Amino acid sequence: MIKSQLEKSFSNLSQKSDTLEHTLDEMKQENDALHISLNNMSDTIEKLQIMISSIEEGLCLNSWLRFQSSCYMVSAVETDWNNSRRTCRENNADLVIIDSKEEQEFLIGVGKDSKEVWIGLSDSDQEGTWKWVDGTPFTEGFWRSGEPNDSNGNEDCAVLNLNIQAWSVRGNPTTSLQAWNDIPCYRSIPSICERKL
Ligand SMILES: [Ca+2]
Ligand SMILES: [Ca+2]
Ligand SMILES: [Ca+2]
Repeated sequence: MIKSQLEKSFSNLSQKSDTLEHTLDEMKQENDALHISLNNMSDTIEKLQIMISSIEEGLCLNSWLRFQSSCYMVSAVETDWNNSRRTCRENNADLVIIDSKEEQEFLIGVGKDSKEVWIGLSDSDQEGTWKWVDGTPFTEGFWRSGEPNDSNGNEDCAVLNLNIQAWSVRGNPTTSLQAWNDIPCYRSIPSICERKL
């Protein structure tokens, strides 16, 4: 009697053991599958990160310079203020908006060969009220001493003097934070475009 009970119990246990082994196999398979999809996800994330960084770098390629979160292009093409602005806009940018000392100092360093370049600032709408091209409030200006002077009542567009030394030599002692002037908008000079990232 006891023997038959024991045999029955043993058989039950064997069945349970088989079931458990089967479950364990299934879990192992699931675990393997999860590992594979985790690896795939890691690969995908890595590829995406490479893509993002190449896109970010790409935005400042082709002679565009990176500073903080903008790309800049110093255009050697000499044309009037409106045409310069149009060219910047065709490149998904606009004439540069200089809204910090750091940006001003960066720009002074980028194009020492050009004497003066257009920036995105004008008082064409209302004489004496300077406006950035994107509507950013105009707060601090880095004008040369005595500027803006609206000479002959006809100077409504702002330029940045890149060659500080040349100006100082000409008897206009100046610094990188005193480098803007207003000149007539029709003059043909190079320009700097800025594209925000
Ligand atoms: Ca800017
Ligand atoms: Ca003016
Ligand atoms: Ca002037």
